[in-house]
Amino acid sequence: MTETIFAPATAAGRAAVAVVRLSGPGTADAVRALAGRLPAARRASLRSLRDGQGREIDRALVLWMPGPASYTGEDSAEFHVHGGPAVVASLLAALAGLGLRLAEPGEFTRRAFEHGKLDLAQAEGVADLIEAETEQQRKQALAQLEGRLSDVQARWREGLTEALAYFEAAVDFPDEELPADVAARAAPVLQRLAAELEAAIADAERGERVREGFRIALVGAPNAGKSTLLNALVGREAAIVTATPGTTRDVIEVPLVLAGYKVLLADTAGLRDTEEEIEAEGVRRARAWAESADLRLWLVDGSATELPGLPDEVGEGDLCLITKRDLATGPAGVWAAEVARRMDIPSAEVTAKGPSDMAWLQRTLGELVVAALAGAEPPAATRLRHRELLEEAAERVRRAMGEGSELELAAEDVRLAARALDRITGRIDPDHVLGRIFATFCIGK
Ligand SMILES: Nc1nc2c(ncn2[C@@H]2O[C@H](COP(=O)(O)OP(=O)(O)O)[C@@H](O)[C@H]2O)c(=O)[nH]1
Ligand SMILES: [Mg+2]
Repeated sequence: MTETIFAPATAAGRAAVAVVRLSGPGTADAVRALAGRLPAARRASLRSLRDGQGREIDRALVLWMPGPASYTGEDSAEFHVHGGPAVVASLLAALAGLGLRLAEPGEFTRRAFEHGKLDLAQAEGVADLIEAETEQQRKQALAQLEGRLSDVQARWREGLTEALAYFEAAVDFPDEELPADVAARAAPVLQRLAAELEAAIADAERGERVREGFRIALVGAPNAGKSTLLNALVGREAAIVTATPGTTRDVIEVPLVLAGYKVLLADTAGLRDTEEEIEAEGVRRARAWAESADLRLWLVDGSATELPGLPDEVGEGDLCLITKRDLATGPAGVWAAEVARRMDIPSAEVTAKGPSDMAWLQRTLGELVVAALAGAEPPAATRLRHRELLEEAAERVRRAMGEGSELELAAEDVRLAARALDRITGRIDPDHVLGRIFATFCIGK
């Protein structure tokens, strides 16, 4: 039998109000035990809550939401109590005393999924909405919760069903009076599907970046001014600045918000050959981070007399910043401007000591992020999980198109494409896969 679960739905700590929620068949009995008779459905009622010994816990708003018209689809309830830690602890103890169980992370949403209230992609939207820190993350998560991915998935799924019907008809009734070209009718359907899947895969990267953060790496020789620039941009001392080259050894990732997008700005070890073991590892990590970043800012100390060399990672679409503009320009500054011109990447002279330079840089970076991530509508796919399944489906569709007269093989490929798409909405995923996904949710959701 289904257990009845409970959990705080609000964060731990002191707050005006804390919400504790319940779900499962024992909800009505639990509400009666704590709050007296059951309140009218979906109406807030002020009640005195009492534990098993009749001692008062708190005065609370009680919401009774009978299934199936509830978030989980089961009988459920909420207690809105005063948000003190002792109040919440006392209420949780009373619920445990009634034989109810504390919910696992994501268990309420998992139950909603199991009762068909939302599919797996929408459930991921719920988790993303809770995690959203920026405006664009919020919009994308809400679109996913409202079924943006689920809707296109359903349309592709229909296309596959149609193509499969043509193949199966041709296989099952070869000698009947079927039009000769029935299998050929699948071709345009599959072609359209392949194109749409490809487009969604190309767009998935954008969704992942919005969700996880657009990655900008600061690269350049030791002493170029990377750590100083990072601190000036984020407005706090996130990285250590010294006049000693080789101070920064690990990659320091600092989150910031630019134009409503989450951005990860990384300060890295200065790129140079070194015998020192720890610094060498830092340089290796710096290179790896820079290579996989979405944008690199190549910093060159413009006042230096020695030329620093051009990092391999820097290329098209990146930006060259000639630093320490407040000092006299040296040979390195002249050289860097020329290298940038020849590589056809923009360069600018800046100083971390000038607030207007930093404001300009913030604006410029914001524009680059918008150019990379903004689109007419939010991307459908937003996670690696989605992209991998779309790639599998696209591959199967391409194979089906290439099978020629081998109709059974083509039909099987279409079935496998459909299975990959079904996994996006979690329709056929086994228990342990679902368990892994819901385990990343927070408690009480
Ligand atoms: N005058 C001046 N000095 C700077 C500027 N940016 C950094 N520096 C100095 O250059 C040295 C190296 O800076 P740091 O940020 O540690 O360089 P990193 O090794 O690239 O991280 C420090 O002494 C900084 O104070 C700048 O815009 N103007
Ligand atoms: Mg540094």
